[in-house]
Amino acid sequence: MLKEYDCWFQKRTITPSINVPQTVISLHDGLVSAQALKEFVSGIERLLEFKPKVQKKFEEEKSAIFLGLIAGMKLPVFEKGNLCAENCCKSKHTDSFIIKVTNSQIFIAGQNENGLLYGVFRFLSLLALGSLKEGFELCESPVSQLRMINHWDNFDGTIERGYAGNSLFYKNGQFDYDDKRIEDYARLLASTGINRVSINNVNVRHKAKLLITKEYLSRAGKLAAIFRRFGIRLFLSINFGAPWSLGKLPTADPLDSSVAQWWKERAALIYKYIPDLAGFLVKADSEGEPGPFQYNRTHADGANMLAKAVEPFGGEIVWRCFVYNCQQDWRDHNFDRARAAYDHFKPLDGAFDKNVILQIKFGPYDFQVREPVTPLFGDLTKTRHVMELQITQEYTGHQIDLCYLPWLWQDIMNFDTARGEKSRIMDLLAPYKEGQSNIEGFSAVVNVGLDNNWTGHTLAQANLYGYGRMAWNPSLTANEIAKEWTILSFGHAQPSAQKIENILLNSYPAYEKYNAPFGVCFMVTPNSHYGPNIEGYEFSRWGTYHRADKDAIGIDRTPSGTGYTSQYSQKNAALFADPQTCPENMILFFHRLRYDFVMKNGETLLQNIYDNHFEGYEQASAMMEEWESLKDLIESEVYESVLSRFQRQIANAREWRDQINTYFYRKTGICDVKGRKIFD
Ligand code: GCV
Repeated sequence: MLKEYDCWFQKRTITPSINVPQTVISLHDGLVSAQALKEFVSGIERLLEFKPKVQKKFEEEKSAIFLGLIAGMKLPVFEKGNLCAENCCKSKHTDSFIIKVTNSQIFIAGQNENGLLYGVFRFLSLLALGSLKEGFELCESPVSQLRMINHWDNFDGTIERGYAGNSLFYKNGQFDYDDKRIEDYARLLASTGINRVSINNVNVRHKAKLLITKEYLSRAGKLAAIFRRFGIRLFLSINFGAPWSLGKLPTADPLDSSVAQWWKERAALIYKYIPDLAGFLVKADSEGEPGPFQYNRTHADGANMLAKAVEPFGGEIVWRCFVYNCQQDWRDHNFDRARAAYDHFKPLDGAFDKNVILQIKFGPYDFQVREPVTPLFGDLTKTRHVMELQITQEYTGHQIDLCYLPWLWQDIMNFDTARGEKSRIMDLLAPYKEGQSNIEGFSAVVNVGLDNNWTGHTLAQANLYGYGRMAWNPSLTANEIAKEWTILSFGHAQPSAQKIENILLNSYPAYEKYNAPFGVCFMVTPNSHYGPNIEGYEFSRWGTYHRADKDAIGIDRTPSGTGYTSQYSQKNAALFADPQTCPENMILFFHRLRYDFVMKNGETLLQNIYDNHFEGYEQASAMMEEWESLKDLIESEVYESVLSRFQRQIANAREWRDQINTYFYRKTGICDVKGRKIFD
């Protein structure tokens, strides 16, 4: 029976494709290794219905499962005294693991304890997927060092942009969590390779400012202890203004010595409670949060001051680049919000301390359904940095609409920054090295809450799973992840597995088609960000305009407009600046075009807008029908809850279709050439 709560850890008895010995020999002691052993034993019980016998010592067993560290696996039972024949044992990459299956023995070894845990989880997945066979050998290293989850949880228990119930961590201004639930959560995350979690909203307001005081730190410390067993270290989001709002100093100026001293003392206090804290996550000078600009200081001044405070404890500062003017005048056509991250941070390349990591949203705006990859990637060569994604569906349907995000992320990973050879995002993922534009990993705003199924929409669990898998290995495809997740969650049974996989894969293109057209962005309801409101942001202060009139729509971001395209490499700048070569799915992000502009399919821009919106609605309806065909094959509770979300999605898609089409029909007076019904 499918239990939504168990996500991709369903209890399901399988017939193993390999011989799984009854004895486990655990060769390494340690906190995370002990958890790995526990996970292995319970995983075997869950899938094979027997409890392996655990031994700490090797005693000439002919048939056994060996768990340990790569360095500790020099046993006589191994062929030629070594774990693997190939060179993979040489991998010293942090968190890597080896799995090897012979006819009577199984070896799972990590380069470190985390690696062992990841190896155990991967082995259990492969067992459930039926992918193991005698002679199987796998060596894996994550290409990303930092694989982070961000919580936007508030202390009152609400979650900013959360769509799956209240916070797992807080309630009524206090820490309030269930240890078992946190453990289950940490398991979900670690099983996909996550190694860092920030536990509070980057907008550090109200009581959340007290998180770094004694009163709150002891509960934070206990939370950290649960995650620690799963190889996950915590980050705390801090308020840059804390020296004055909490410490009662007259200033928070980063170059003021009393401010620097205040943070040093505060860091010392925090590290007493959480000795392995990964560091602070900071949103500064952004959407009302305090920051160094208030004191005429740079972001490097701000970040470095904090970096020095956590440096003695091995801490790092993750500093967000989501810095832009949110008090813009819509009348001003010269100012372009899309330029902001590059304009602020490119000149500071090389000015940050070595324990500062910039966190850069994947696009220049804000997690839109379709926007280009920001030009900072590929162009920072002296500063550590990671990419920020959004798993929570702020602009992608609030976990009411199904929107399988690895579809988008795959495009991002394939984006070619066109600066030097091998310059796709997935090629740039590597540890920091001065002079190279390596990206160290990913951070993502999570989609979970207290709802029993964690993510509101049960199928949105695929996004949580997919993020971890892609952060681990950005060259995995959306198809591969969908297949894996579907089988782990719903089993192999056909036709359901194939249909669910298809539904996932069709969901992003459908959502994109009924949303704002061709990367124009922000035609969404202000504040809530669900459903259409075509001019909702048109005359606001947020800098997100499309300026549609009766003849044309979009912002000219070429050199004859705001010049944003020039922030890219020469090759990309030329590609994007010409409407004939600009990728069509974001042509309205880069260009202002007349409605009669002819697209590659020979139809006008306007006709393509109409077509997409009719098709997007049709595709959403087809997804629901596909789901309905599974009625007798899926647990009724899950079937019904997903169905009710599809019904709401259809209503939303219809609203998008009709409002967008009507809007453009009213502006232009031009009918759909296919004569379909557009309201007036
Ligand atoms: C946490 C967008 C969201 C805000 C969010 C902000 C951010 O603007 O709408 O809710 O604030 O991004 O990333 O800091």
